Amino acid sequence: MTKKCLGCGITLQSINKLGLGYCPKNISEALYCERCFKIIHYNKIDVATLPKDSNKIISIVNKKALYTFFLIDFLNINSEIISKFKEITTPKTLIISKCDVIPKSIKLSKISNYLQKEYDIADNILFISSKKAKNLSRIVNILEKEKVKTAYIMGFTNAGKSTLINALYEKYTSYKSRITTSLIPNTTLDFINVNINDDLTLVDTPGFILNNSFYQTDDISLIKRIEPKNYLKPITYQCNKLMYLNIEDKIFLKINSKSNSLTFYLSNELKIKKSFKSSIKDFNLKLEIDDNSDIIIKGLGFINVKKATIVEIMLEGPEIIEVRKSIFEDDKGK
Ligand SMILES: Nc1nc2c(ncn2[C@@H]2O[C@H](COP(=O)(O)OP(=O)(O)OP(=O)(O)O)[C@@H](O)[C@H]2O)c(=O)[nH]1
Ligand SMILES: [Mg+2]
Repeated sequence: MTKKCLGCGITLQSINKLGLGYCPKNISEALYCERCFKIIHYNKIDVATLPKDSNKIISIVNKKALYTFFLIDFLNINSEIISKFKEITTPKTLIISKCDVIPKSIKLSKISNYLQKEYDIADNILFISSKKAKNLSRIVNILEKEKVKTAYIMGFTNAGKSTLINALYEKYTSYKSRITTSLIPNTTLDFINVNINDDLTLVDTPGFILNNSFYQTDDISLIKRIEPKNYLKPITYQCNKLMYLNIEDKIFLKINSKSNSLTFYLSNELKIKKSFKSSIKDFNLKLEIDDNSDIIIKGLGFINVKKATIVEIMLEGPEIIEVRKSIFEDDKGK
């Protein structure tokens, strides 16, 4: 009989040392695979694996689930993620996770209204923070109201799915949480059933990977810095003449605009440099930006541009850029 790792859901095996699910111990006694063991005990993280096919996950969930919670973290709202959410055909709630990092000046109700209007979302929208235990019981209340006993937790990698299940498990059972969580992409490798109480099972699922996002790097120190640790402090750059902004020596922006401003909603640990000269001559993306728009950098966050202008960008994989009407509409979130 096969046995699964409690931490990531993968089937345990003791034959292939380099393969997923490897466990050096006698499998009948083991609870975790070697990879989870290293993450849990040594905080040692390898950028591990190929993601499970998102279409397969969605088709399993659509076939099996009676209710789905789909997590998106605030910095990662974009059309690619929303279109995956829309592929879920079961009753569902969109959860904006990690709301503890959303700057306090931003009204959550405005973001809900925006999502409903701009992304045409008719489903429930709920803001939660597993870290600050905000709105966790609302999840259980929704399921009680819907009279549903099993719900699937879905979303892109690092949205906080496993952390949420662990937080609910600890809240309702008083036992210590068990699923492995980390900021490395694809921590959860397969479906994991967790009984929250006699009447409720939550199913963790492997996260999807964004096409070409920053997460597909094996630079661990960069991955660590992508994740805001606290309330995000937006950083504004005033632009009165030709200006260049450089994010982590990976994304270069050129803006030639007067009395404009660009506000960065990115982890404050990312390195951003401003200059008035640049050795970069060829920019591979030219964006015509309308008044009060957001330039989304998938996997990282977004930049609010106040006035209509042209922004040129140089980066590897220009598909990670998307432009939208500002998520703060006309009031800049205040
Ligand atoms: N600030 C904050 N960070 C969170 C919260 N929930 C999760 N995180 C962090 O987000 C990172 C990813 O969390 P996971 O729970 O492993 O994410 P996941 O969605 O299960 O990811 P995969 O298993 O890769 O699909 C970890 O570093 C968590 O500490 C939250 O409510 N607030
Ligand atoms: Mg997980």
